Amino acid sequence: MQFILDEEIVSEYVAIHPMINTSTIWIKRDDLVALLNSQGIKTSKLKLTEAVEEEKKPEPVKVTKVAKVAKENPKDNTSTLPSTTTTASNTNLLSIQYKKLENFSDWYTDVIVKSEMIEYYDISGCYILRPWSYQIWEIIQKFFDDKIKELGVENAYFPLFVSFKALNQEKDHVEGFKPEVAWVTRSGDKELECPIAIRPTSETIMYPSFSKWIRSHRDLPLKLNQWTNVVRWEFKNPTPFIRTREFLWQEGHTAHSSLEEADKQVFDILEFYRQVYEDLLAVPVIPGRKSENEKFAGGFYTTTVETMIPANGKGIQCATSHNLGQNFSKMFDIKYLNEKREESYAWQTSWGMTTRTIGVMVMTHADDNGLILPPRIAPIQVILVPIITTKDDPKVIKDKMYEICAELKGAKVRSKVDDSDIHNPGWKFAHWELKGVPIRIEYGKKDMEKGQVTVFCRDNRERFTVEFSEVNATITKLLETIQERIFNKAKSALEVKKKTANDFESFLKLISDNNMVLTPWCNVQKCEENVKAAVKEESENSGLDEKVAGSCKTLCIPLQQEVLAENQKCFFCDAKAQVQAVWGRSY
Ligand code: 87F
Repeated sequence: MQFILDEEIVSEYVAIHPMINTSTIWIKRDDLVALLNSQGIKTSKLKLTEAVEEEKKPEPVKVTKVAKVAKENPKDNTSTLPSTTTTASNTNLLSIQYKKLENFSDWYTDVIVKSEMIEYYDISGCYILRPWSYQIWEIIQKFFDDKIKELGVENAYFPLFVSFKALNQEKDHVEGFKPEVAWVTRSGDKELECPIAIRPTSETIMYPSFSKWIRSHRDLPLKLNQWTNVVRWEFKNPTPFIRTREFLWQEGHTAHSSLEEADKQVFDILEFYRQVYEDLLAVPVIPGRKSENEKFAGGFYTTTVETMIPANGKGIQCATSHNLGQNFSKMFDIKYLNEKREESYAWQTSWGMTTRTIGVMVMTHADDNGLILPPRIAPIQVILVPIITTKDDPKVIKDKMYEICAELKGAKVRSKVDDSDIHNPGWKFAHWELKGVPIRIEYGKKDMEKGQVTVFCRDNRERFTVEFSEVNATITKLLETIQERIFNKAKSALEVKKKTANDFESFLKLISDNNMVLTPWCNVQKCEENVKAAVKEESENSGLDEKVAGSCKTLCIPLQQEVLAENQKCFFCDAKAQVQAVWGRSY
């Protein structure tokens, strides 16, 4: 192990984070060198600022601490926290320890913890959303909230708790979800007379009020949304953002006077979900309908936006919008008098999008250096790092950075100067790269002399200079270019994974090679069950990955259908093909 010390550290003392970055000890530079040497650790000196300019990117400061990946046991309530204990190995706080393509799940945990998005918590399946991820959620909220308000949707808030009676009012559809419902059974040391459930979704909480509020056709449409948390006590392996026992979401519930109006509502919302993913998060999605097997059992039909994580070949449901028909209005007595003064049941829709959005975005774009945030979703779009050496007047350099930052803010670019004196530029570079900030502006003495700044793009790691007078125009344009570039890259990666099969043999091969597979399909519920069973059987016989067998299903029937040949048969059962379906392993 070798220890490299920046020769230009201004102070006589060096700040050290002893295993944990929330506490600091100060030690004289020479004492540190003596201590290291006495332990047989070689030390050397380097002019980091020069190295920055010569090598483009310095070695980040090494800290001997490793955040080990959590292994959780969802059967018990506690989670084994990612260990923050130190190990003897020379691992790095500012670098990702795993490769995305070699060890996806440890890579993912490492990225979201080290980028300060997530902190682990001592209840399995529950995680702390730190400001870096919560700010992303706020941007998603604002984007979607503005859109639904244009459609006349209003926000409201309904209670967290559901009485036993209300939850059972629609027991048919709750039946399958029962094991996931969490109950409060005690207050203090007294058992409650009647346990109350914590909302897993709010149909049974909201619809009794819908029944009271809707009397005449003049009360329709009723369009409500709420931004809340929900609890679903899952037993499958939890994954932060993707599958958690408590999560944040919006749930929209509307009531209409016609099926057509409800249809329009369903597809307007689906289009907003597409926009959240594609336009904001730069994640390409496939809008489609769920098969009978996969739809929400309480409704007429379910629409969805689906994508696939190319790195692990898993399909993932991104958000859903349901047409409930009159099923719930009949259960909850949501009736109105139409223009002819006839009594009629309302037509309803419901739709939901969760903090899973953030996980999908991370899994899609992040790389072995950490997060890559598309500019439209980045809490900080431009980080400005002053490069100050012992020979420079820090004030002159910092003041210019503040000036550029103020101009960028004036152009509505979310910008920040990292002017902390604790860390050197190399540390700051690595830190903000890990957090995925799309653009870094560096500014040191050389830049000052040339009247320029140096710009670095996180996504493709390109580095170039820009004249002072051009900074605002260049950066605003560059942010859009980066947004588009990140989307196009993700889109190509998804296209590579989208394969077609017309028979079961090639289907099986493609699915087990981690692809999603488009097939001509009869669209019969029993056929989907038979496909699953056949995949399972094949996998047992041929040693195919067990995981493939367990979770292979239709992801959706895409809205955009290719024309099927007149005599096209179902890839599995040989009946006439009715649709093209996308299949995959899934979360
Ligand atoms: C878990 C426990 C109890 C999903 C559950 O998709 C009930 C449920 O009803 C449950 N998990 N669901 C389906 C939710 C349907 C629907 N609700 C409004 C949505 C969008 C938002």
